[in-house]
Amino acid sequence: MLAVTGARHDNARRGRSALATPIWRILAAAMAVALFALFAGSAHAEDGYDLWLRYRPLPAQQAAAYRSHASQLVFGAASPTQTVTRQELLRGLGGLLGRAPAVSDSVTRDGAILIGTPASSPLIQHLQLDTRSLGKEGYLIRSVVVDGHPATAIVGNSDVGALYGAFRFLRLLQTAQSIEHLDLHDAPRLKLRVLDHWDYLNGQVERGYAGASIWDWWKLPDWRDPRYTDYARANASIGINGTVVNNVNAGAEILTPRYLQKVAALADVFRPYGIRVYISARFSAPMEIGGLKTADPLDPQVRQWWRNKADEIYKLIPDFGGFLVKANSEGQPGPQDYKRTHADGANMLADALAPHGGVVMWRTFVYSPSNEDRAKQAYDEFKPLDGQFRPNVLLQTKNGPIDFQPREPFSPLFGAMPKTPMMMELEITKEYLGFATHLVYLGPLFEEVLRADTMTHGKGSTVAKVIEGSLDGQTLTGMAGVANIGTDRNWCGSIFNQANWYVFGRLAWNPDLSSRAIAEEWVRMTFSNDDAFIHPVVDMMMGSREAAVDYMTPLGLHHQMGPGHHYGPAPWDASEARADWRPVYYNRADRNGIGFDRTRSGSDAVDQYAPPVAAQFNDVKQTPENLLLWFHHVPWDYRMRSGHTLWYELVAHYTQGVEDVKQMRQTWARLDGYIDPQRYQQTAAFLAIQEKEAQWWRDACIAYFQSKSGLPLPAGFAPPQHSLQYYESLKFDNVPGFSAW
Ligand code: GCV
Repeated sequence: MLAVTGARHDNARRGRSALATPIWRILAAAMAVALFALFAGSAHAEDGYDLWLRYRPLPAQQAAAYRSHASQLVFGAASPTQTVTRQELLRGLGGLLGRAPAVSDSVTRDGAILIGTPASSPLIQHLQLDTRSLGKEGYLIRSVVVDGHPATAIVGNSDVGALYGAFRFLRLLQTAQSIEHLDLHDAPRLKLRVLDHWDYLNGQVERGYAGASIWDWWKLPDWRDPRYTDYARANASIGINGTVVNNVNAGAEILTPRYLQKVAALADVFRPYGIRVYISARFSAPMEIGGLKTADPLDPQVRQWWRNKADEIYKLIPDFGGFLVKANSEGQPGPQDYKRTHADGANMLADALAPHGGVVMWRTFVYSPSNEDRAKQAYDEFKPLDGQFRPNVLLQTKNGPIDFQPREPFSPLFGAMPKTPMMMELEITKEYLGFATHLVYLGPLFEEVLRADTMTHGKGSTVAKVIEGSLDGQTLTGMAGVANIGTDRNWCGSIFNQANWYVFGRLAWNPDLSSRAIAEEWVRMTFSNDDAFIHPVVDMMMGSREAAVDYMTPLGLHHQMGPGHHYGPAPWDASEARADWRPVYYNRADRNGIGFDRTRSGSDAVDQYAPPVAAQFNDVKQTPENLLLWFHHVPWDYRMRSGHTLWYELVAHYTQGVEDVKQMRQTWARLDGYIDPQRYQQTAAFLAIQEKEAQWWRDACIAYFQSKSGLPLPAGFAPPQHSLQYYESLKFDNVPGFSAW
């Protein structure tokens, strides 16, 4: 075992510990200037572009130990995927170990690495390894002996499986693990692991906070930006195997021959990395670009139009993944325009794709202002359709019943449709969690919903089991994440937002992984293997989501953000055209109390859950306090478990959220010198923005709720910095991610 964990190899860190005398200070300052000049002179120095695939040189001793297990690379038969696997290993090992291993046809020395499949490599076949549990995309990594030489075999049943294995092998080195006596095997638990890009063809990104769309539609298909390859590498490294390239608020144009050529060019770049492309399809496309008078899914001409369109697409993109559809939601067209059901609409598209092996991901994100409770509508519309969808349709459901709020209960649709493949949609972009600048690690949010117990088949019927198909015997499974990727050099608008892309991929691969373990993995790969850096940063990440819940929407509050653009707090807002877009609709704060009554005496949303869960949520005393105001309207003087009143707890939570961010800033301040100045300073600046905005959220919300409760602020809590009128008067234009609407 290599003694590498916790090794302090960061030059800047070593310099820091020596700051005892003035002369050292001078030397350290000179070193810092020299380092800065080095970074400034290098075009791509630590600007975050390399993500978690940084491959910077490891400390000498560590590299030497690894080198003896990476002396040669021996590949199976050539293929496009094998080529990119070779490139990645050469790049990764060359960077980490300071010298790339030789590529060879045979094992001629100790420490060779064999990569491939039993079918592509006679050497691997000869090892007679049991690959049955790996499926199509899994891999194994095993220490073996070949021709008398100790070696490492990285084996899949497909070249893509071997590619995933190669990334895992590199990760072992990046995270300072031993590569001796290896016996690892892993396979994805979900079939479709997909990013949804809410990108428009004009380059704007809906709810995007990382610059423009990375797809340069104008220059495609002729110019294939090298960034597309790096995008594919990053995705493959965490097992993502699909990408929906355009927004669910879709135009029909992407289905025209001109754009299909562009999509095909992207598919060509992604194919070697095991990534399929999908398109968000506009339901009314047969009218808009097909010249038909209707888009009725039961109309024979419409059905033929979609069949022809599918044939056309598959001629260009033989491994095309299929369609994602937002129908009859927020103004999008759909089958209900023709008095048909969601099943009629989805099945028409599924029939067109089925001969080619494509799937339909049909979203359940539907709600209308006429419904008494927005949280209920998806279940009301879809549950009766269970069993009516074609086998190649998945229903894509957001984690909670409303819309990606900082905290929601799980959607009652999970577990409620046993005869239908259910995939989950998560939002990686932080539309409701502070945009680009707030440091909010979403791992705990994702983990919370995956581990939630639907109780539909008794205890242990977790959401994870629903979406991985084990609960109801589904084999078509998947998870989608709304991407946070744009043209910013750091891809995601901030370094820490990269962790949210990373954790999504890792959980889509295995929903049972722990978000803490994933955070640590990411910190090691992205920053440093120094324990003194890792522990505080992982703790900070793990607490960051709860901090955001506290300063934005504690105790089950939800949808309290500014109208339309979703920036900042606006609990008073009633300006939106639709009631169910207004924060006041959700908080229902008045002189008597606060919260949305979803119990049996209210909207009865609780009864959409399995009976034991419904009973729990229906009872104010049994409802977890972090969801109290989601399910109950309670008086301001309601006694919480702490013995304090609700009003006290509300103010305390808002205050705690701000305190937590202050703490995060202090933690980060102590870590100056552990990493490069560029990423350090950007994070420090963003944390300062987060503190300012957390304070704004706290103060604006307390000011508003106090105007309703009429109660004095509990003793010991600072009053809001400004009047309620001041907060209400704030207006914002040109908010990122919103101009597209
Ligand atoms: C793509 C929310 C967002 C919209 C988004 C929609 C959806 O309403 O604010 O920007 O539209 O969800 O998921 O379809």
